[in-house]
Amino acid sequence: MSHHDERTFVMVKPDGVQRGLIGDIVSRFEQRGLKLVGAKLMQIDEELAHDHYGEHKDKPFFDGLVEFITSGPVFAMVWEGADATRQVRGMMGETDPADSAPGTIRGDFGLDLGHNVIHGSDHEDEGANEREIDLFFDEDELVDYDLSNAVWVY
Ligand code: RTP
Ligand code: MG
Repeated sequence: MSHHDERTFVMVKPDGVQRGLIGDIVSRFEQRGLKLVGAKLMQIDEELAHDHYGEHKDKPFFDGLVEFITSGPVFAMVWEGADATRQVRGMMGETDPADSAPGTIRGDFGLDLGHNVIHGSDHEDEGANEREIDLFFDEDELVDYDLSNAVWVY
């Protein structure tokens, strides 16, 4: 895996799962040309929520954020591709869906800052992608495969 094949952690949050947005969101990353290397539907517990959002532990919105992210299943994914972390963040839009451009995931599907459909590793936080992948996935849940000589692509 070269630096052209950076991996990033992405998840559809409980609101996105409940609203049936997993398929559309996966489809956008596929169509962009990113490669899916891991995915699972899972329930985040309190401990994982605290680890994942630790950077926000002193913020006034932290308790509500933990309550929301543990409130129902999330769809966790690892996507691989050139500059994947930054590209995914661009496709997500801004933190507040109300500030997100149409065409972005939050701009198309969200209105509420606290329930903004999707998480992606922060590209401005060095190593956040690798940390979050390690936090959510075991090594044997990630699949290493090569599309450059794929047989079933026409
Ligand atoms: P995320 O980590 O969930 O992908 O979102 P993000 O990087 O765009 O935003 P971040 O600053 O990391 O904030 C994490 C989540 O906390 C909620 N939030 N609420 N009430 C508030 O002022 C406030 N600020 C942030 C958002 O739901 C955000 O996604
Ligand atoms: Mg963040």
